[in-house]
Amino acid sequence: MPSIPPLNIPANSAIAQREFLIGVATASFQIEGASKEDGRLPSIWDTYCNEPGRVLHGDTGEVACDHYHRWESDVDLIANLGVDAYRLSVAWPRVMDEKGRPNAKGLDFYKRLLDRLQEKGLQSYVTLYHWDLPQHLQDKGGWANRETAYRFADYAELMARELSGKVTAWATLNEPWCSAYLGYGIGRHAPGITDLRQTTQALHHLLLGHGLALPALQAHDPQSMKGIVCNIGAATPATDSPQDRDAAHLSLTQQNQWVLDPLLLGSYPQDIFRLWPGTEPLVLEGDMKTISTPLDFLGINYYFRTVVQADGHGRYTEAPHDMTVERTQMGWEVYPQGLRDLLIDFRSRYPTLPPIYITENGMASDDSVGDNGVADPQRIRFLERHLMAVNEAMMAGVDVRGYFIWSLMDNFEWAYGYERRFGITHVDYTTQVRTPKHSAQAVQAFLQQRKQA
Ligand code: IFM
Repeated sequence: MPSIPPLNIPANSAIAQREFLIGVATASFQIEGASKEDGRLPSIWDTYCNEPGRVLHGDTGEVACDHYHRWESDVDLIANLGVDAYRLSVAWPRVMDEKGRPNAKGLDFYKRLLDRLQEKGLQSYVTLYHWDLPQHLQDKGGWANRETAYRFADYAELMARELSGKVTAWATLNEPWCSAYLGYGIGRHAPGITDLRQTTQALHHLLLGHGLALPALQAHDPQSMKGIVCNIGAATPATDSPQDRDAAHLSLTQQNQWVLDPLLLGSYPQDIFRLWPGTEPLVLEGDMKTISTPLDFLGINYYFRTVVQADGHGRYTEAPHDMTVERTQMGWEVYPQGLRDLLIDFRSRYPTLPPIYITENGMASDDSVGDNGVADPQRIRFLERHLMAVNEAMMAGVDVRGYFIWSLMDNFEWAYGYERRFGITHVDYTTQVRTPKHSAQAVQAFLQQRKQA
């Protein structure tokens, strides 16, 4: 094995200081497998995977990384990296039955996992909803039905009661934008609906569920931090024309403000309804106050930029790809300055912006195991550049407290199945052998250096 040098991060930068939290992230459906074990109920993603043509190669979450059975060695893998924290999610259909009663076997899995993390000195950042809605709730309308928000609050309360004291930070939802837009708007995610009216209503109920969950978490687990994780995207105009600049504004409104404004300002940006006329959700009295309950932290997931142009109908469209820019296996542009610029922008846009954790950042590449291990030089550079972008935002006054790499290991990449590999650890899906990639070694060496400084 070649010895891989540490991530190239100056020792005097803010992100190289020990107080700055570094972690790795995963999510239940993407790694656990065991989709029918110990009373786990079907989720919308089980259903979606079984619909022909939805997921590349017909991949499913039935086995995934078999983490449900391999969690102990996976915790060792995390601990060996030398990171401070692990971000995971709980599978709602594993821990609650159709009547809302706890499922002891499912809960025990998370209790054992969280206890082991604690023993290893790892902080745990736990997301309650990373997209695996119980199918029985979808059968009643899913997030388009207001009832789901209340069921989510019940679930949050149960989790806070059961896992109290074991969790460093709770995130209610992961990327509600994806649940609403990809799930209800364009059907690229479960439940596969294409209806913009349901999209805005689903987002409203997701955010309402988030707001209702916060006091339940606080009541039963007062010591932990409480927040939400949102994906954000950078968008820039293809030209300087007023039309293209408006297109970029609309794209940013759709990708970012549509979700962040209600959380941090207590209102929806009106331009979202310029983009999608006639889709105003039904908002009941008090909802916006609930949704904008103050947060202990905001989790930010960032991956790429889109260059956009006016489509001639008052909306926007993606400009033809510039073939000279660097992209990842997903076709996403590598654009670290987008993360810096957005963070700086949020600081002035949102007076109540809470401390930020970058809860996901990373890239997919077509990695394989060779004689020298798994060489992923593009990922090493990607991580260095994005960490430095975070550092620049911090230098500009943004309160960023930590950074999680997506992902600990290759896993089920939703509609792309197992083909897209986001891990710093390679997973052989036939043998379930985990092989830390060169990026994992570079992260490990960086963290070791940081500890010794
Ligand atoms: O794999 C996903 C994750 O589940 C949510 N954020 C984006 C990642 C990469 O697409």
